[in-house]
Amino acid sequence: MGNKTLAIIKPDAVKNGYTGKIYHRIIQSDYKILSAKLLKMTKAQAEGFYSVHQKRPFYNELTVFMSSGPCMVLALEKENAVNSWRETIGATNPAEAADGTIRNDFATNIQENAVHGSDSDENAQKEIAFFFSESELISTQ
Ligand code: IDP
Ligand code: MG
Repeated sequence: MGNKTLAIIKPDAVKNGYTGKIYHRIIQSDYKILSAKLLKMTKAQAEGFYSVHQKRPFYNELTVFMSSGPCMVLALEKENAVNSWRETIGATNPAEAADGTIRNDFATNIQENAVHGSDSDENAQKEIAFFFSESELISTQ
Protein backbone atom coordinates (compact mmCIF):
# COMPACT_ATOMS: atom_id res chain seq x y z
CA MET A 1 0.00 0.00 0.00
CA GLY A 2 1.31 3.44 -0.91
CA ASN A 3 0.64 7.00 0.16
CA LYS A 4 -2.37 8.98 -0.91
CA THR A 5 -2.86 12.28 -2.69
CA LEU A 6 -5.80 14.33 -3.87
CA ALA A 7 -6.05 15.16 -7.55
CA ILE A 8 -8.58 17.47 -9.16
CA ILE A 9 -9.25 17.72 -12.87
CA LYS A 10 -10.10 21.41 -12.76
CA PRO A 11 -13.06 23.14 -14.47
CA ASP A 12 -10.96 24.36 -17.44
CA ALA A 13 -9.80 20.83 -18.29
CA VAL A 14 -13.29 19.37 -17.90
CA LYS A 15 -14.76 22.14 -20.07
CA ASN A 16 -12.04 21.62 -22.70
CA GLY A 17 -12.86 17.91 -22.93
CA TYR A 18 -9.68 16.56 -21.30
CA THR A 19 -11.24 14.54 -18.48
CA GLY A 20 -10.84 11.21 -20.26
CA LYS A 21 -7.30 11.91 -21.42
CA ILE A 22 -6.16 12.96 -17.95
CA TYR A 23 -7.94 9.99 -16.32
CA HIS A 24 -6.14 7.72 -18.78
CA ARG A 25 -2.77 9.26 -17.86
CA ILE A 26 -3.47 8.61 -14.20
CA ILE A 27 -4.10 4.93 -14.88
CA GLN A 28 -1.12 4.68 -17.23
CA SER A 29 1.12 6.19 -14.56
CA ASP A 30 0.15 3.36 -12.18
CA TYR A 31 -1.90 5.29 -9.65
CA LYS A 32 -4.59 3.31 -7.90
CA ILE A 33 -7.85 5.29 -8.08
CA LEU A 34 -9.41 4.90 -4.64
CA SER A 35 -12.35 7.06 -5.60
CA ALA A 36 -13.42 9.60 -8.21
CA LYS A 37 -16.39 11.85 -8.61
CA LEU A 38 -17.65 14.70 -10.70
CA LEU A 39 -18.89 17.71 -8.74
CA LYS A 40 -19.41 21.44 -9.02
CA MET A 41 -18.06 23.33 -6.02
CA THR A 42 -19.94 26.23 -4.55
CA LYS A 43 -17.93 29.44 -4.11
CA ALA A 44 -17.89 28.74 -0.35
CA GLN A 45 -16.55 25.21 -0.88
CA ALA A 46 -13.80 26.50 -3.16
CA GLU A 47 -12.91 29.14 -0.56
CA GLY A 48 -12.73 26.43 2.10
CA PHE A 49 -10.63 24.14 -0.04
CA TYR A 50 -8.14 26.91 -0.87
CA SER A 51 -8.26 28.67 2.53
CA VAL A 52 -4.44 28.45 2.83
CA HIS A 53 -4.30 30.92 -0.06
CA GLN A 54 -6.77 33.45 1.37
CA LYS A 55 -4.14 36.16 1.69
CA ARG A 56 -2.91 35.74 -1.89
CA PRO A 57 -3.98 38.36 -4.46
CA PHE A 58 -5.45 35.68 -6.74
CA TYR A 59 -7.65 34.03 -4.04
CA ASN A 60 -10.98 35.50 -5.17
CA GLU A 61 -10.34 34.89 -8.87
CA LEU A 62 -9.13 31.37 -8.11
CA THR A 63 -12.21 30.44 -6.10
CA VAL A 64 -14.51 31.97 -8.75
CA PHE A 65 -12.75 29.79 -11.33
CA MET A 66 -12.84 26.63 -9.20
CA SER A 67 -16.59 27.05 -8.68
CA SER A 68 -17.28 28.00 -12.30
CA GLY A 69 -18.10 24.52 -13.57
CA PRO A 70 -17.80 20.80 -12.94
CA CYS A 71 -14.51 19.27 -11.90
CA MET A 72 -13.47 15.70 -11.14
CA VAL A 73 -11.93 14.98 -7.75
CA LEU A 74 -9.88 11.81 -7.30
CA ALA A 75 -8.22 10.13 -4.35
CA LEU A 76 -5.06 8.46 -5.66
CA GLU A 77 -2.70 5.96 -4.10
CA LYS A 78 0.87 5.17 -5.08
CA GLU A 79 4.25 4.93 -3.44
CA ASN A 80 5.36 8.50 -2.74
CA ALA A 81 2.01 9.66 -4.15
CA VAL A 82 2.28 13.38 -3.30
CA ASN A 83 5.65 13.99 -4.96
CA SER A 84 5.02 11.52 -7.73
CA TRP A 85 1.72 13.21 -8.70
CA ARG A 86 3.33 16.66 -8.56
CA GLU A 87 5.95 15.38 -11.01
CA THR A 88 3.24 13.97 -13.26
CA ILE A 89 1.39 17.30 -13.36
CA GLY A 90 4.37 19.67 -13.63
CA ALA A 91 4.96 23.23 -12.43
CA THR A 92 2.07 25.50 -11.39
CA ASN A 93 2.72 27.78 -14.35
CA PRO A 94 2.25 25.69 -17.52
CA ALA A 95 4.86 27.86 -19.27
CA GLU A 96 7.37 26.34 -16.83
CA ALA A 97 5.94 22.81 -16.77
CA ALA A 98 8.22 20.13 -18.24
CA ASP A 99 7.42 18.41 -21.53
CA GLY A 100 5.08 15.48 -21.11
CA THR A 101 3.52 16.76 -17.88
CA ILE A 102 -0.25 17.18 -17.66
CA ARG A 103 -0.03 20.93 -17.19
CA ASN A 104 2.32 21.30 -20.15
CA ASP A 105 -0.11 19.37 -22.32
CA PHE A 106 -3.52 20.53 -21.06
CA ALA A 107 -3.31 23.75 -18.99
CA THR A 108 -4.50 27.12 -20.25
CA ASN A 109 -2.57 29.50 -17.98
CA ILE A 110 -1.17 29.82 -14.43
CA GLN A 111 -4.66 29.94 -12.93
CA GLU A 112 -6.54 27.61 -15.25
CA ASN A 113 -3.87 24.97 -14.99
CA ALA A 114 -5.89 21.80 -15.58
CA VAL A 115 -5.14 19.87 -12.38
CA HIS A 116 -4.56 20.07 -8.65
CA GLY A 117 -2.15 18.05 -6.54
CA SER A 118 -1.69 18.01 -2.76
CA ASP A 119 1.62 19.40 -1.48
CA SER A 120 2.24 17.15 1.56
CA ASP A 121 0.98 13.91 3.12
CA GLU A 122 -0.69 15.90 5.86
CA ASN A 123 -2.55 18.14 3.41
CA ALA A 124 -3.39 15.16 1.20
CA GLN A 125 -5.18 13.55 4.12
CA LYS A 126 -7.12 16.76 4.85
CA GLU A 127 -7.96 17.36 1.20
CA ILE A 128 -9.17 13.79 0.63
CA ALA A 129 -11.35 14.08 3.74
CA PHE A 130 -12.71 17.39 2.37
CA PHE A 131 -14.33 15.52 -0.55
CA PHE A 132 -14.59 11.84 0.40
CA SER A 133 -15.94 9.87 3.32
CA GLU A 134 -13.94 6.84 4.51
CA SER A 135 -16.46 4.43 2.95
CA GLU A 136 -15.97 6.00 -0.49
CA LEU A 137 -12.26 5.18 -0.57
CA ILE A 138 -12.48 1.80 -2.17
CA SER A 139 -10.40 1.29 -5.35
CA THR A 140 -11.30 -0.88 -8.31
CA GLN A 141 -7.90 -2.55 -8.66
P1 IDP B 1 -0.15 24.30 -7.06
O1 IDP B 1 -1.56 24.06 -7.56
O2 IDP B 1 0.88 23.98 -8.10
O3 IDP B 1 0.11 23.64 -5.73
P2 IDP B 1 -0.35 26.79 -5.56
O4 IDP B 1 0.75 27.79 -5.40
O5 IDP B 1 -0.73 25.96 -4.39
O6 IDP B 1 0.01 25.89 -6.84
O7 IDP B 1 -1.62 27.62 -6.06
C1 IDP B 1 -2.90 27.03 -6.06
C2 IDP B 1 -3.58 27.38 -7.36
O8 IDP B 1 -3.78 28.80 -7.43
C3 IDP B 1 -2.79 27.07 -8.63
O9 IDP B 1 -2.88 25.72 -9.05
C4 IDP B 1 -3.43 28.01 -9.63
O10 IDP B 1 -4.69 27.53 -10.09
C5 IDP B 1 -3.65 29.24 -8.77
N1 IDP B 1 -2.51 30.18 -8.85
C6 IDP B 1 -1.28 30.03 -8.31
N2 IDP B 1 -0.50 31.10 -8.57
C7 IDP B 1 -1.27 31.96 -9.29
C8 IDP B 1 -1.03 33.25 -9.85
O11 IDP B 1 0.06 33.83 -9.74
N3 IDP B 1 -2.09 33.82 -10.52
C9 IDP B 1 -3.31 33.21 -10.64
N4 IDP B 1 -3.56 32.00 -10.13
C10 IDP B 1 -2.57 31.37 -9.46
MG1 MG C 1 -0.69 23.96 -3.89
